[in-house]
Amino acid sequence: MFEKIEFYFKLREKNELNMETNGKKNSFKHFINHISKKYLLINIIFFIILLGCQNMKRNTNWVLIWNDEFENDNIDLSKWEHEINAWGGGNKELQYYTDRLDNSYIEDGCLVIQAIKENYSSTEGTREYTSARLRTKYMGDWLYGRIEVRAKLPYGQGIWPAIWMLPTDEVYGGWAASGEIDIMEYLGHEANIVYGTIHYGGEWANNVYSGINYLLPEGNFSDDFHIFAIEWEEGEIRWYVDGIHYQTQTEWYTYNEDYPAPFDQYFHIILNLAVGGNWPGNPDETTVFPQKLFIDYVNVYEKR
Ligand SMILES: [Ca+2]
Repeated sequence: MFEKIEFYFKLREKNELNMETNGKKNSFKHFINHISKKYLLINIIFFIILLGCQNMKRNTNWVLIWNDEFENDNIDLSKWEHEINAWGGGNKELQYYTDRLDNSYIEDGCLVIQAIKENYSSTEGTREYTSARLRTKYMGDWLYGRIEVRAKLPYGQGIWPAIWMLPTDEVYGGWAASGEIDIMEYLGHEANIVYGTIHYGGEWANNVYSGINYLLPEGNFSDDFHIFAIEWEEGEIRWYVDGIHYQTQTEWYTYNEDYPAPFDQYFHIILNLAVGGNWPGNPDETTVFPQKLFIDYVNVYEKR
């Protein structure tokens, strides 16, 4: 903006010089003065608007109310619960989720969820892969807020990590009548794409979903850490990657209750690394094991 002002003053000086040579100095000088003042005024108005926008930005105050930096030696079980099962998440996933240190642990300030190719047997049978799924249910449940997770993703065919939320008390019925918010999903064979999605409508198979994907401009999500976030307010959910707002959802519904249900109830956070399943397909000979999902932190903010 200041460059613009400088430019018009330079233009004025130059034209003044020119006018001295053709004898029409006074009338032209008056004209240029008029133009310069006009542009100066426009620039001042722009500057005021810009200041106004900055102030509006500052007024949106997200206050940190819950977080885990994963700086201790062990997973904080006052914040996280392991879900132990082999049922495949309803998606024909292949893993046995365990609470063993092989599958989830803290290392260098990160929660690591590790998918291993191994035959593993327990009460629900035998599976060829193990991994972990952790949730904050009844320990960290929120209605609205900004959920922000910094993570480095695994890669390869059949690798399916997710950072997502489920309703704590399914008050509108079973999945997906009470909703699901996927902050980040990703298929390891497309390592530069993440998906943000909501599921809602009726109970299965009357459920529906909506969402879009985000393409990383350069490199893969398995190369380095990235920040995945949603901002969830009444009647609106926004998705962000590295601070870039790539999607807003405002339209959804559930049976038996008016909008903005089902996204007007408490939800908890889930972090997991699935192996195989309907969406990604199963691992093949190209898939390298073990695979690791690194979570540097999980932050929850409240708008004040
Ligand atoms: Ca950390």
